[in-house]
Amino acid sequence: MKRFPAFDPPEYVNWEAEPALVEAFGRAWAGDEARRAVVDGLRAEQLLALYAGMVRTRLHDVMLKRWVRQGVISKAWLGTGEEATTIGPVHALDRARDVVAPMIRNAGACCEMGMSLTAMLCGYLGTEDAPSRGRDGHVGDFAHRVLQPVSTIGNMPPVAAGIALASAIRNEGRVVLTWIGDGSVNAGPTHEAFNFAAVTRLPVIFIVQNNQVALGTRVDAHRLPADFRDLHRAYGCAGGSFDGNNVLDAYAATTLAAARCRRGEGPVLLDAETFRMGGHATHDEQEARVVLAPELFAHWGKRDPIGLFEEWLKGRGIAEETLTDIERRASDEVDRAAEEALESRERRSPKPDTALEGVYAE
Ligand SMILES: Cc1ncc(C[n+]2csc(CCOP(=O)(O)OP(=O)(O)O)c2C)c(N)n1
Ligand SMILES: [Mg+2]
Repeated sequence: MKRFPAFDPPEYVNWEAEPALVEAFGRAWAGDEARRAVVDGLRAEQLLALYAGMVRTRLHDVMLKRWVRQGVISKAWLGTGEEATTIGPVHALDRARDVVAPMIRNAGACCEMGMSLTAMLCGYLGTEDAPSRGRDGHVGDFAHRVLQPVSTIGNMPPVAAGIALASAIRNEGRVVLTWIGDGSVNAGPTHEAFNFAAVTRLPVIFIVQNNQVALGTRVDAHRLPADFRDLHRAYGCAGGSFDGNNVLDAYAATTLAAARCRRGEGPVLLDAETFRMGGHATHDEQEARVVLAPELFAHWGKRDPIGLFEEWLKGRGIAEETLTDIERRASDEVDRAAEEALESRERRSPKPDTALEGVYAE
């Protein structure tokens, strides 16, 4: 895809595929028959939809970064480099009935569940026509079964487990998917949610999104062992790892997890290693470059989840023009959404005397 020297992490600006990494991308699921069958079963239109979702998410983030530079907003939380961990799993759901509870890092889940980019950007601007009607900068929409992230990290898993419990009691067949940062796993409520979901066999998928860092603390400074591969064993539930920069491995792992949930076999705790290619938010990008070793950025920079997937698609005979066309449409969509959101900010600021409407606790 087109690169943006002013906004992309430097490692992405002149990105070129390393053949060995593209080859490894296509082998991620090789040792797992079930995952292989899922990937082999993907039709071209599904592959391209995954690609479109990743590109749309990256361009959404680029727009937010542009807005920060232009002074439209003061800062933004981005998922650059982590798109595969969001997009693959959402596409693996039954999006007509399942529920997602994204973190701020999973903004791409919103549009993939059917929210418009305009609504997402309006959410950032706090306009009256945003899903939260300007009451919260976190973006989600119940109408599309997307919960808004909560600021107190580690508190979403109990909510996800609660929705899964309701789904089970009502026999709705819904699966709930949520993501938890490597740092947030250490919060008490997350442990309660894992335990409760496991013992009551709830249809919920927890994905530990290990982007190697929590604010400015490296995973090996806040966690022993510094990976989450065996975490599911502590709760006696199913689990497994997928490559967090590989959208197909993410899709396959989550497809199997969702099927398991729907069979009533209880929760699945997946973990994905990926990397935060910037700061915690746009305000501390320089700090991230000090706190995290340059080798880490170099290592993960070569594994751009969009670049690798693009190469894999081309290797499968998808024409470059097809990908360029998808990218152009996503780019137009983001530009149009940004224009509409800015217009909303001009004309539709929330009225102060409505501030308490829809607020249930003070
Ligand atoms: C209960 C609570 N403690 C601390 C914070 C401050 N805080 C916000 S984000 C964050 C780090 C989150 O790291 P991680 O879970 O790894 O997610 P990431 O930002 O890397 O996606 C912290 C400590 C908070 N929001 N809530
Ligand atoms: Mg983290």
